[in-house]
Amino acid sequence: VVVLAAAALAVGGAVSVVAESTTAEAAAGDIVLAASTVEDEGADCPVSPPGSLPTGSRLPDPFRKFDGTRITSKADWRCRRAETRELAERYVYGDKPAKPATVTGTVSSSNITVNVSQNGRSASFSAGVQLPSGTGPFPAVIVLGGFGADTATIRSAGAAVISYDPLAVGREGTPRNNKQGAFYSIYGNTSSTGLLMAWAWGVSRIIDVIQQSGGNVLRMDVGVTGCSRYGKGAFTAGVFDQRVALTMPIESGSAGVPAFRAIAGESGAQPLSSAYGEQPWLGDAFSSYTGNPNGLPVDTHQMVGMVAPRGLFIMENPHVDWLASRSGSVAALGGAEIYKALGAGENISYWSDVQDGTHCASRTEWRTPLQQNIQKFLLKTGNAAGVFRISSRKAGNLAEWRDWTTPTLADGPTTPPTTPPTSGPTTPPATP
Ligand code: MCU
Repeated sequence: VVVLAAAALAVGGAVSVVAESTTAEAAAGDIVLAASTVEDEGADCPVSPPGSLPTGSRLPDPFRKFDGTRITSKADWRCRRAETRELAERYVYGDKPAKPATVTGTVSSSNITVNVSQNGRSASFSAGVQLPSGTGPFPAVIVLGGFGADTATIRSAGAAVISYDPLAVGREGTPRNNKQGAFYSIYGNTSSTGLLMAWAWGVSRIIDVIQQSGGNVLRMDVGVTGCSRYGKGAFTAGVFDQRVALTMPIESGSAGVPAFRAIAGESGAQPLSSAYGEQPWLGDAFSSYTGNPNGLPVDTHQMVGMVAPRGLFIMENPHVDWLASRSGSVAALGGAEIYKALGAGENISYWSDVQDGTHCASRTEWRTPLQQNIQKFLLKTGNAAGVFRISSRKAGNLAEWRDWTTPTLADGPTTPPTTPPTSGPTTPPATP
């Protein structure tokens, strides 16, 4: 799937929708929209950051590798993404451990159960299921938290709603040295991983259970959404699991989509120190950067790029200064350059042009694009183009935030590594 998806992506041009099962028959010009079948396609990439990495007041160049050279082909993105992931974990969210040794569970028309165990520790949590009308198996949207997402539109569009309470996996209101919830039952309550990544880990374990379930009730066409702190969580979930076909953060604010560097200068935006201190959402390592985002070797435009070429629909509210939507537009515009370089510019949308100033309000403006995104990325029956509708109240200017250009990436194979792989022991010849 990886190779075929990369090959089809490389073709670029007009977008049409190709379901995973028909990948082999994809016609020239198609972009394969199917998400991966694995959580992390770059798990085998080398990712040792050098002692010093480029930093500064502009958004880091997302295309520049640890070795200082820039990627030149679309296929190079796989391992550059892995480098980006390493930075995002190390400096921002904390580590996301790989799938635990044992993940079991059930999927029914009303409930999903998840049981996880590793190294003699175990934990369980569950999520509610509400099916749409019609005959399954259905695609599904995992909704973090109980507010702000338009679950009626999700279901009327034909997707199931999975109601996931992230607090069961990473509780709020605890000190950083005594974190609680299913994630910390497995990895320890002094884990330096923040709640957003714990919540994302929980989303991945729900997807494991769906994937293992045989697909009678729910298919492996999964989206994720949530508003406010759960928008931060939904974004993190989509960034760190390539099986998520459609990521839809709503009004996520600081520690969500908005670029850290831009937040510092956005009037009224929730300061990084506040987002770090209010709850242990971010990883403990972020404490060194709340007053110095320019020292981060990564920013959230690169998290946006980690979602590429998968569907991403960012919804923001420009009426509440605290929500940092100018910085959100900076991250979205910067991340969209990665989508464009990969030939998937039509797969990202950003919409902050809304009337109602209430945080996490039900909004008529988002109904049609929400339905179109579900049709395109989950049902695979649509091909609506991505849209950027940035409110003039809070419109960021990417040109002020970057000193890099967007490369034209070749369709061919990856460029060879600049250093030869270290030689290991030779394999003895096979005995006949
Ligand atoms: C936007 O998300 C947060 C915000 O970061 C917090 O400062 C505030 O307390 O809560 C927001 C939220 O989750 O509202 C439901």
